[in-house]
Amino acid sequence: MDLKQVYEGVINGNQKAVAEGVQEALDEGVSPSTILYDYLIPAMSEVGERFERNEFFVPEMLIAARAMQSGLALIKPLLVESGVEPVGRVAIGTVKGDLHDIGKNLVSMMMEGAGFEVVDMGVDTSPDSFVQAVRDGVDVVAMSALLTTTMPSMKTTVDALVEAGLRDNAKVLIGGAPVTQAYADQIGADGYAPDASSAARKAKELLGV
Ligand code: B1M
Repeated sequence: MDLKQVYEGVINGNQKAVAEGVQEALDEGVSPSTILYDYLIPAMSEVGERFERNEFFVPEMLIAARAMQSGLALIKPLLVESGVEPVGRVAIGTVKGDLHDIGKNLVSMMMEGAGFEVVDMGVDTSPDSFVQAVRDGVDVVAMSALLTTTMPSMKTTVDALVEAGLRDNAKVLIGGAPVTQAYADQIGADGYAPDASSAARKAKELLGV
């Protein structure tokens, strides 16, 4: 199997080529993490770079994202362990105003793989929805933002938790391309992680498990 088909397939938005290529690679015994970290994620980075160079526009980004999701859907069940007692409950969502969900979905998968029960709040998640999730008993609020313009919603959410008297009931973990440790410190989040696997590690660390 030539995994270049998967890489090119994401860039060209060829959903069929990506799904078939990923399936074939899995059947041949290629590890899900190799497919993810060596082909799918680099392909999406290339899409971002082409967007920055004005070679790609929003429609191209969108079809590339759909193609990537078709590959992720096949990998997910393999990354996620089943039948394990949850180590904690996480509510994860992309923050209000932000519709990017690929990174958030990856974090969600890695969290599930690390043994968390994950409540996926989807995209465009309001501070109130996160507050409600904490009321419902989650241990970690995990927020993703891909736009500099939506990052402030992370602070609004932390503030809303404080106002609701629930700040000590859950740890707040943040991430996404424009987010930094300094920003996490600035808004009073408990943790920051630069990528999906370290997010799962960090969540465990925050809960002391
Ligand atoms: Co958008 N977009 N986009 N986009 N898009 C970016 C983010 C951008 C950097 C492109 C660019 O200009 N170079 C730019 C943001 C600029 C900025 O604010 N600094 C941008 C823009 C401007 C926009 C629009 C405003 C474009 C427009 O309409 N004019 C618009 C906004 C829509 C909205 O959200 N309201 C928009 C729309 C879209 C699409 C819908 C077309 C599509 C999203 C489809 C989807 O997600 N279903 C899209 C895409 C695909 C991208 C790029 C190309 C790729 C994002 C991605 O999926 N990366 C992106 C450029 C880029 O990133 N180079 C871009 C792959 C993913 C695996 O990485 O999400 O970073 P990432 O997640 C990583 C880490 O960040 C981390 O772990 C993940 C895996 O390791 N992580 C966490 C993420 N969340 C975490 C949470 C954690 C911890 C770690 O803890 C809780």
